[in-house]
Order: sequence, then structure tokens, then C-alpha cells
Amino acid sequence: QSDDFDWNMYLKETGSLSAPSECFRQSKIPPANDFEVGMKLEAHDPRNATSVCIATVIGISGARLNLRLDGSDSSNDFWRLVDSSDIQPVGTCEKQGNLLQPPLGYQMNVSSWPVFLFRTLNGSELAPATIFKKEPPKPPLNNFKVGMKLEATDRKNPYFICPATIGGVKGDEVYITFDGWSGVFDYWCKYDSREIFPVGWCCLTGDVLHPPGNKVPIAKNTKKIESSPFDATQHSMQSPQETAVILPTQQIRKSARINKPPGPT
Ligand code: MLZ
Repeated sequence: QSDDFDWNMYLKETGSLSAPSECFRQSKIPPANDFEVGMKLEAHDPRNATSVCIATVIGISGARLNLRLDGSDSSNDFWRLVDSSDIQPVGTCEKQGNLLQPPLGYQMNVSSWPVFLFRTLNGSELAPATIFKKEPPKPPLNNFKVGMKLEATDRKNPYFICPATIGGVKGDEVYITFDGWSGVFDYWCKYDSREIFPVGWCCLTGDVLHPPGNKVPIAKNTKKIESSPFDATQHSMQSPQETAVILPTQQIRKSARINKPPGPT
């Protein structure tokens, strides 16, 4: 957890509300992460959803696992929650009568795959079935409203989970805007995306919350949050009439104690 960023103070200073936890497809009590680096599991290939591959845990952060597909290089590493339906214990695929597939971009000749698979699994540490957690159910409706605050994965730097604001709502999708950044990181996703979390998630899981940027000023709400139509051409979270004060990011960072010198690691 980043102790340099204080959500309570930030919400107060920006006059904003956090999205209720019921909006998210995340468990109210975050799942324990009992995985260890080096453990192997089965994972759906992110670049080829129908194929199930062998993956190795190469990193752990909060309730998430950094995974590398065996036989692939480091350029396609990805993160999954421990309660993601994209991961399962080794043996699941076979039990279901399916074959483990080489990852997209398998570096060797495909004919070497069976031997590679055997050598990969032989003597390796398999993640025990008990540490996989069931994926929480999808909330029945998209209840996000423009202006609500949340924590969201930066897709360009997926190690980072950052303070964000709902910038738009359209059907079953929401527009995720990153506080203090220019907009290049913003994206649309489904309301039940596993990449978005309620305020306080990182603090509960021990994941690192990457503080807001200082590229653009952070808007301060003066109006109560309500659902308002979103103009996709204008990515600011509030129309000018609703934004009375623009807080200089420096001021927020200071009062949110973001500028604290780094402590011992
Ligand atoms: N190193 C990058 C991190 C940006 C993270 C933004 N997250 C929304 C930069 O400073 O540009």
C-alpha cells in the first residue's frame, strides 16, 4: 500500500464521491493471495482466448499475479487476480478433455511442444487447487455515475493501479479517466471489468496505489454527483459550469502528503 496518498483527504478536497463497492465485480473482502513466485498454473492466453497454456507466477502484488506463459518471452507478461476465471490449477484442462496449447508466439518449432510441456511440468511446483478463488458474480446492472472515484488498472502500465474518475457511462460500459494525467491512459471498459476496483482496494490488498499525476489540474466538484449525459468528444469529467475551482495538483499532492520523501524500503 502507498502511504503517500490519502483517499479520505483527496475525496474531501476534490468534493467527490467514491463508487459504491456494489458497482464492481470484485469481492467485498479481497481474496487472500497464497501464491508464490515460481508456481505453475493454467491460464487462458490473453492474445488467444480459446487456448489454455501453462503459466508461471513471476511476480505478486496485492491480490494479483504477474504471469508469463511458458514457451513465450517476457514481452507478453500479464496480471490476473487470484480469483480470475482466466486461471486454474494444472490438470484442469486435461480433466475437461482438452489439450494444453503452446502460447501465441511459441518460440520453438511446434513439433517440440509435447516434449517442452513434459519438461516444463516435470518436477515443477504446481499451485495447489485450494489457493485459487472463485470469481465473484457480475453485478446485475451498470450503476456507475459520471464523477465517481475508483481505483483502476493502467492498461499501458498494468503494474499500476491508480486513482481514477468515471468520465462517461454508456450502456454496459464506463469511461475510465486517470486523475492528473492528460487522457492518454484513459479507456472504455465493461462495468463488470476485473481491472477496476473500489476506493480502498489497494490499501486492503497491500497492492501499490500509484498516486495521481501532475500533468493536468484536478477538477474540484461543486455539484452533487448525478448521472449526466457524456459527450465523448470532451473527456473532462465535468462541464465547465459544474467545475468552480480547479485545484493545482501541487496543492493536492502536498496536502495529500504525496511529496513525502520515500522511506526505507
Ligand atoms: N512512467 C509513466 C507512468 C505513468 C502512469 C500513469 N498512470 C495513469 C509516466 O510517468 O509517464
